[in-house]
Amino acid sequence: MSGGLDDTICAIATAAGEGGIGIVRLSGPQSLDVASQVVRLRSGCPLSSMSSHTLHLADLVIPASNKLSDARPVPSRPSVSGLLDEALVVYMKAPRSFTAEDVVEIQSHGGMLVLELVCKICVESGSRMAEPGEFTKRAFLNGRLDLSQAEAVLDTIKATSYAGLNVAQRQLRGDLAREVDQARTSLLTVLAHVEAAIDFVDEDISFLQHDELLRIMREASAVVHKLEATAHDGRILREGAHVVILGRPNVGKSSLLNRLLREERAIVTAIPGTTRDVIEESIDLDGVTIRLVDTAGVRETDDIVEREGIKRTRLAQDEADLLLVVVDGSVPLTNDDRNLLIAVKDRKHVVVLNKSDLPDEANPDAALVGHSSCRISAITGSGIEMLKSILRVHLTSRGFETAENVTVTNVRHRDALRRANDSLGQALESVQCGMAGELISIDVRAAADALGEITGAITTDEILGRIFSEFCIGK
Ligand SMILES: Nc1nc2c(ncn2[C@@H]2O[C@H](COP(=O)(O)OP(=O)(O)OP(=O)(O)O)[C@@H](O)[C@H]2O)c(=O)[nH]1
Ligand SMILES: [Mg+2]
Repeated sequence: MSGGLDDTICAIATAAGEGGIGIVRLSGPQSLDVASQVVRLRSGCPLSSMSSHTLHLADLVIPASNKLSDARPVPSRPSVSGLLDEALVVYMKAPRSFTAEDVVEIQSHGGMLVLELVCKICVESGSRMAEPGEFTKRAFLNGRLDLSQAEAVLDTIKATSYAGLNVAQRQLRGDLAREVDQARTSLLTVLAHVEAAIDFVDEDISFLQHDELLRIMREASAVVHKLEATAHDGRILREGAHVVILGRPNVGKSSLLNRLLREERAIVTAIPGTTRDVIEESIDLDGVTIRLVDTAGVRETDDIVEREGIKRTRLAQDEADLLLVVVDGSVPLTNDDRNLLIAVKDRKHVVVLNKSDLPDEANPDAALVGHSSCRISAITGSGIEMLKSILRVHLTSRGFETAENVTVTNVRHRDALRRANDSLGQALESVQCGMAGELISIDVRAAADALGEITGAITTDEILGRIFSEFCIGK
């Protein structure tokens, strides 16, 4: 990103399009001066007289000197007074603002023309357009947020489920950073002692005992391991789970999809081979998004369309977090059922014995032994609540409960934790084998640095660039 923290930046902070209100945000040392060019307080007082964190009614005006030459699509220069809109304006004095800098937010009506004109005037008055994520990046560079919190801002904006929002909010409040920081501080203590022992090997100074070093390292290792282990649940809570419904033709896959969606989304008929394509729809299960995929029933067939459908079924199956293998419980299992049960053996799956409203014919079958299963009727709805509970248990290791635990949701964090874990494992082994301090210190430092990458204590322009480029302008 160009420009230092001395620049004053501006951007439209609300989403593009028409809205009830729209906000232009300014951040940096010149925010008040720049805003004064376009804002006239109704009270008649200068902008600099506003107390921090108070809202003021104002007019937005085109300054007399401004030509608005290439503004898009400006009507012929506004007549009479050059009025653009009325607005509410708030000044947030540094450091009590999102960026920890002087911030002015101008809330006008949410038309793009007004907002773009306000930005243009702000740029002509000494600020520059903000780059993607630059407000949040400044919050990080100014020490208002650590890197994991800055990432949680983006997760909060992008959350589409309550569970995703909940984990993002916990991260934004610094829960992850606290645990990671604690482990890192312990490792830095270990490092200081190991390095001192190397430097002062001949002097009579007492350093941390071997056992104490091991204890601290094991404790840090347990925290890192625990956090890393939450990453699988974290991804599901943040992005939702991919659940694929499989089964031979006519067992009731589409009926199950419709029952879970509570709508007649997929065509259901008594003709085997009804579904020819994959159908994907989402449901909200206790705040977690479940992407349900109904597939074409798998069987040998010469029909070209059906064969393509079966190919797509196999692709969907590969990407699933959980497979629901539907069999028709009202008839004995067929070879197609048995082959499918063998094929999913090593995948996370649940067997759904459908058509429980009819007499049970499949259940004593040996092929079902060892599979977790559940009896339902897609037609009457019986057993569906039980199936939902089973989904919760199978999709995450701790159910959908996130309230009490820090959960890692970010791939970058998971990778850093993995590296920290590996390095710590090496370091522990070296200590136990009585290896030289130099060797131990390399691995302990690597682990501490990997943890530092999560919070941004250790960072590079490349990491920052990658993170903040995912943001939109105005964030
Ligand atoms: N009695 C009863 N019939 C059911 C039940 N579920 C589905 N059926 C019937 O089974 C037939 C097939 O249902 P579908 O949902 O189309 O089955 P499918 O597995 O999607 O079939 P394909 O798309 O051909 O692979 C239809 O006649 C449904 O009404 C159930 O729980 N009980
Ligand atoms: Mg179907």
